[in-house]
Amino acid sequence: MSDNISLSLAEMRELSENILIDNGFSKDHAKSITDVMAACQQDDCHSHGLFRLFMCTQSMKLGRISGSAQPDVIDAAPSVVRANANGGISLLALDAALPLLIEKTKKNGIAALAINHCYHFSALWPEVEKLSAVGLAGLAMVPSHAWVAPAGGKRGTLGTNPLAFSWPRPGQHPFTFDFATSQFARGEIELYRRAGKPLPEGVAIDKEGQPTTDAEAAMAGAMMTFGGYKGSALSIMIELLAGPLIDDLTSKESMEAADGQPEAPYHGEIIIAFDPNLFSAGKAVANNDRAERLFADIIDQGARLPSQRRYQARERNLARNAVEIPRTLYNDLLALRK
Ligand code: NDP
Ligand code: PYC
Repeated sequence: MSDNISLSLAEMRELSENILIDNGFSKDHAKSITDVMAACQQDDCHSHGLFRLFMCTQSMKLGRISGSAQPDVIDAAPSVVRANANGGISLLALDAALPLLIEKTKKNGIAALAINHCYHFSALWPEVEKLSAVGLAGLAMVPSHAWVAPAGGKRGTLGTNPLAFSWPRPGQHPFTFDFATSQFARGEIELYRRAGKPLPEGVAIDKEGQPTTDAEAAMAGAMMTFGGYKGSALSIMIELLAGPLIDDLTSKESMEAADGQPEAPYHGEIIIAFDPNLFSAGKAVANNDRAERLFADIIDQGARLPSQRRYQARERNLARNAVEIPRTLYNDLLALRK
């Protein structure tokens, strides 16, 4: 018997929505969550695909997340939108606030969306690609839980704090990157633990502050930032912009609020959008050609653009109208049905 199982794209969506609804999420929440999880699974982003259903359902069991909260969208200033998720998952709030963010960006050239009081479990690239899909460039940042030691430190203070960016490229996939500012995302370490595989060197330290390749010890100890002090500084910036700036929690405060419970991190998120038409003094087309020359120069030397692996996975999975997931994952997911 193969170690993997194939699910059609429709079966994947149905499985995700059914699990979420069975576990107390409203249809609206289940749709917004499934849109992003299915997009990740379809692009072979395994750490934030169907696997994240465990985090969602576990959080629901702990009783603090609201599976039926309706977000409030607030027109806070000419270039500022706020969305209060009211204790629900971030994604429904994002879907509700996105039209106003786009409208303000197209009017003013730049606008930001602060999502507050949300539980957050997801990858950020689907969010910034919603902006590049309508011709805008976008940045998104979010804290998480204080699992990551600052460069030179020995205990978790920072989150895995992802940073995502997308740049529209008419007629082709956007230029997008999306990565944790830790060496590995927490989800990736969890996948190593599930698979019983050792981590590469330099990813984590144990509770005593000693380097470890054991995923369990890494989860009990602290993870390392990527790029030493540079990744550490970026991570601190994300704490500030997606925390105190928008009147929401840092990773440390979010972890304290969770009080040891293994729930999805609860905090805020910031998304900043730019309209190239309004920044480039009527030269957006010429400037786009210059951006393309930059990409061509990178590709010509044999380097790859970020997201290329993802776009290739998407093409493959769309062509066969299916995704492959480990059979063990599938069986564990089925056990979440009620
Ligand atoms: P990866 O290290 O897997 O990938 C990071 C980015 O780098 C991707 O855009 C990837 O493109 C690109 N990339 C990888 N290899 C190369 C290469 N050789 N050349 C050029 N580009 C490359 O990401 P992480 O494990 O750090 O993060 C995974 C996900 O976890 C992200 O989507 C992130 O949003 C999510 N996350 C969410 C958190 C949350 O709190 N909500 C916290 C932390 C992470 P490609 O995909 O094509 O390989
Ligand atoms: O993979 O680091 C992670 C993560 C944290 C919250 C959601 N994903």
